[in-house]
Amino acid sequence: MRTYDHFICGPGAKGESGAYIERHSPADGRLVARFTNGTAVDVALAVEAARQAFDAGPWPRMSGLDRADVLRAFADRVLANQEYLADIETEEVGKPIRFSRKDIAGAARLIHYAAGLAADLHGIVYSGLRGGQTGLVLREPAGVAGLIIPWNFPAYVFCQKVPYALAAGCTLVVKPSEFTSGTALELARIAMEAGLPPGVLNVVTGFGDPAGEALTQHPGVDMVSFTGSTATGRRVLRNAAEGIKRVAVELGGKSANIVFADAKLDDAIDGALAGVYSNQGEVCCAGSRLLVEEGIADEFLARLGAAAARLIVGDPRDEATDIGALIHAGHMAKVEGYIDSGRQEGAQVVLGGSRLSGSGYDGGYFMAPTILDRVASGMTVFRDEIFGPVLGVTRFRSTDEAIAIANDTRYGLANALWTNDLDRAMHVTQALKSGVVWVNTIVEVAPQMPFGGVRESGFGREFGQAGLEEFTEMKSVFLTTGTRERTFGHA
Ligand code: TXE
Repeated sequence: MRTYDHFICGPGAKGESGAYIERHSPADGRLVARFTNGTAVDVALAVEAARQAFDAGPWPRMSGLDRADVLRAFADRVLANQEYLADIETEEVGKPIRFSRKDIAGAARLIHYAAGLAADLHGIVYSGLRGGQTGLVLREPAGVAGLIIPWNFPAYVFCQKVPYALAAGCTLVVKPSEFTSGTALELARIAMEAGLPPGVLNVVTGFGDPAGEALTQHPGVDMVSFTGSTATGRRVLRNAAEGIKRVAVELGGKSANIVFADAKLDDAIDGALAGVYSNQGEVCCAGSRLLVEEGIADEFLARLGAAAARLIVGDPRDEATDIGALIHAGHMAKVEGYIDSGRQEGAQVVLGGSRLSGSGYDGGYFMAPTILDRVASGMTVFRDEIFGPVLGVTRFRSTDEAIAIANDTRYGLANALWTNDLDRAMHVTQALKSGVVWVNTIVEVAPQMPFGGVRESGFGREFGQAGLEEFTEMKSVFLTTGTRERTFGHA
């Protein structure tokens, strides 16, 4: 069992309340960690540290190349600690160990990529403005950024934001999820050991209210970047509006995964599994709505069902496990409630449909991989983000119908499609309303590729050049040399 205090200019910063939040493993109920139950006072101390580091510290003033050196050392140390970090992630989140290892390796790659961006931070120059002026568009760090992290990919989402913000020269206060704060605190320690100056990266643990609230309301915070639910995102946006803060929100999703009859079906079946059962389905861009062309639907579903039934659900520490435990009891009840609503509204449960019980399952929150067939657009399971291993299937007859069904959602994070017809692939890609489209693949990200949503999936982009620019402000400089062109001519 690990006990953590806040990380404010370093580890071991005691919270004002003296109280801790206990985290029990969602797989077997063991007490695995205790995190400080942070208050608004704790958040204020962290913001003060980040403010000081921004206003007077070396980090924002260092050359991009020097920042890149620190980030590279940080990435290398993350990789060297892969096993240690992956174990924590698996214990706190309940995700299978081999996927936790992948997350940590992926997180290290994001930091490495951001190091390159730090070295390359640049603006634009316009020559020949009025009277031979030079126009400089500088990219400057946005200031103190408040980052709020969810529980489904604690280390990875941390690295979708933190290294990009650091590359830009920002200083940070991070509020991880109250369920899974361990890796954020460990990563902050590792970053400091790699040479990050004190106060640049601070982590305050605690509940959304009061700790997250205090962070989004604090006048010393210049911008907020949030990943989480649409409901909490709305609250974050209201607070940001009150303080006129810059804000980026990556919220939920209800991605369509469209399979056309001409697709490579083996690939599409594996993709459908990866789309909705990876990370127990607790993925914002999960392909939770399978849209399959009528002509192949029965065969496709039979093969998909057989493959899904072979997935191994169980102890996340076991190397063979494909699907681990859901995050907590309340979430389990929510997922079960959605499956019940699907049944009541007329969907057919063709696989799974219930919580697993018996030896190896009774101490945790394990859900059988589930497939609901004959899901119609009016049903709750079609409309709401379930965030569990539950696939809803809807059949379509034409490309236009597939596009209409896919876009019939308030979300717009990502969609996938499977076809061998390049014309159709491009036509559907252009018609889909989402920030990301996967063609003949699914649930994929890359450090270079911007990721984020439209509609109620939020706005702002992470990863890539855009992910760096989120954390910068532009300053337009009109550089005038020689004799300035007269306005009145009386001088
Ligand atoms: O999310 P919250 P929850 C979706 C998914 C899930 C549902 C609820 O459907 O079932 O959201 O999950 C912090 N001010 N996603 O309740 O509340 C909170 O402490 C500031 C999708 O866990 O959004 C945590 O650090 N912060 C998603 C973070 O917000 C507040 C990932 C996310 O928690 C706050 C997670 C407040 N008032 C859930 N209240 C995705 N996009 O990947 C809470 N928080």
